[in-house]
Amino acid sequence: MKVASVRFVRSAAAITDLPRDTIPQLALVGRSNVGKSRLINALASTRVARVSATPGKTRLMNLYRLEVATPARVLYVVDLPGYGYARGGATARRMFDTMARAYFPHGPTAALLVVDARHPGLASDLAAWKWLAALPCHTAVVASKIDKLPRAERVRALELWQTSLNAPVLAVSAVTGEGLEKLRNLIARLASRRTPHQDGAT
Ligand SMILES: Nc1nc2c(ncn2[C@@H]2O[C@H](COP(=O)(O)OP(=O)(O)O)[C@@H](O)[C@H]2O)c(=O)[nH]1
Ligand SMILES: [Mg+2]
Repeated sequence: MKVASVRFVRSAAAITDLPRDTIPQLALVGRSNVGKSRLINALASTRVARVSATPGKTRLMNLYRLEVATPARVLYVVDLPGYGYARGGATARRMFDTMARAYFPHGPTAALLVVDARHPGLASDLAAWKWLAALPCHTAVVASKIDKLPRAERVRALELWQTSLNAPVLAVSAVTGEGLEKLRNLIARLASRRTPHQDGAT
């Protein structure tokens, strides 16, 4: 799959600020500082998202429009506020609760849980995954910052992640580009599947 462009559309403070058109929406879910914004920039091959050195900065949902060249396709990427960061964690969690919980039941076509490859099995990530998996949208897991793990530790960390989430986990690095082509393909697949909402399933 070839990403033609990623464009920042706008920040949204409320669920009602998100588009209600027929373009599929992919929600990015993860702890603050896990690398969601940088991942969006890496997918875009240019800087469209603000990457923060200070965790927990994003209090808004950021909406991006992603155009795929082949196969021709358009989707929104919704970067949600992060959850569960230790410092300011209560605020982050409240943001996640009010926004994400209101959004998910009728919102996204698919959700991508982004976890830090270096910290397998974090309780907040397991809780988020359990919650996501029960929702009527397609889900997948990405382990970010794989470049920060020495090669010898990568296999074990990914195995631990896969065991604790009981799901396949795709390792990526926004820095080295590792796994990004697979991620683009994964996103295209998620975006092209009909949503359970559309199917009328629960
Ligand atoms: N080494 C490395 N650092 C990363 C990677 N992705 C993000 N970071 C760094 O992690 C920090 C948080 O990234 P950011 O994208 O703002 O996280 P967000 O809060 O999930 O949006 C920044 O300092 C990034 O440069 C990665 O793949 N590898
Ligand atoms: Mg961010």
